[in-house]
Amino acid sequence: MSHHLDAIVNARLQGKEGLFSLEMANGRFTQIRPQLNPVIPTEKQLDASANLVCSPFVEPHIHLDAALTAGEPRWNKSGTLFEGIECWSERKKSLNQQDVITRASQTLEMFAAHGIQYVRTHVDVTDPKLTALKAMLELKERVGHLVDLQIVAFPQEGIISFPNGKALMEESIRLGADVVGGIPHFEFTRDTGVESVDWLMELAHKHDLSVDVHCDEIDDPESRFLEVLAAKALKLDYGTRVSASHTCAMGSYNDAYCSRLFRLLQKSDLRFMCMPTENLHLQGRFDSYPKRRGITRVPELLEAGLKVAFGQDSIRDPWYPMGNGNLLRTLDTGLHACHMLGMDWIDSSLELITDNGAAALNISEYGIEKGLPARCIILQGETPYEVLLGQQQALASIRDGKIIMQREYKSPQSALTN
Ligand code: 17E
Ligand code: FE2
Repeated sequence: MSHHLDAIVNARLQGKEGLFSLEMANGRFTQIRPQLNPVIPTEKQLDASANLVCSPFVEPHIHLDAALTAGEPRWNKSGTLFEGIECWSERKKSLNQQDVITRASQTLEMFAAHGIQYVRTHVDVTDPKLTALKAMLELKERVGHLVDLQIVAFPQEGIISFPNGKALMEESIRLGADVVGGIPHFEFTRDTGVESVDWLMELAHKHDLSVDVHCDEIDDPESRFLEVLAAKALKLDYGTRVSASHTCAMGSYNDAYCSRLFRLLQKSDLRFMCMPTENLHLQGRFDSYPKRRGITRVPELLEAGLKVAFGQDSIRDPWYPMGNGNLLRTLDTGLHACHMLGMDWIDSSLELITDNGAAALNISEYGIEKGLPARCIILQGETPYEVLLGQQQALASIRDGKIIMQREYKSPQSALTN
């Protein structure tokens, strides 16, 4: 079969009855047409076999530079964020560009198998040589036909608290980083945390770049850098370009404070990224029982009209020993942890790994609509509920009208009857 498609036929679409054919030409959707009956595909058509077709998954938050280094040079025994940062600081000393490219490529292959076509990766720039950043910039060019990769200049050990932190951030932007990062809860003091947020926001604004801050990734209810970030975004009228990642402390804030905070969040229109598997593992580590979950207020943010995306954060790195690229696993865990297994939440849950990620990453042409780039994936299942129950790898991934990944469909039923 040619890799250029004319159409995907016998597709189910979320929230719609019946079957559809998705016609495409020159890399774009040209028509989304309801079918009266199932059809036999022609040579240039791909058969979705009544499975759900949706936009490619978006991995909004991952650390590709550290992926697949778990246990090197030692394992994180306490399971805390802070020991993870120490282990990584030791591993960082032996980085070279090939090492980074090899591990990041292996991770992107796992992502491709699960239908991810958009990735935002944080890359640690608290390294005087900027080895990982240079490697990732090179890889970005090489994989552009398979995945849109955004690179965050991420100051893992701080902007103010790390030697030459500001200069390293500026140099990273000069080299080509797409997004400005930060980590205010890791700066030495509350004041330097605030100073770092103010500084990085000005830097991003000046260069017309988006912002993605590791914000309050700690169970300390007094870690309140989110309000600082949101207030600055509001002042610069920049909220739609700003993502607050983790915001774990919000899971420990009191309700009175949150009620005040949410007013500001809505006004500033920030984007949120929650990493449920990662933070269930890293947070609550200083608690006895009852133990906190360390997860931000996902349903409340969504009900307030704010965009929240789920991300994996780690694939077997100093912070988290698990991970396989399957965002459906992350979604499943997040829905459990956030009390979101009501059927209305399940029905709309794919938004957390598709549309909301696309909004956070400011992806301009995203969705299954006439005129947009012909990018989509075929999932295993007819509805979001079935897809989530199975958590299978995607059946196919289509990018600009071309098949970039396809596998054979093995129905669970045939496995039972054979
Ligand atoms: N770095 C950090 O500050 N927090 C994390 N969760 C990871 C890296 C994975
Ligand atoms: Fe992270």
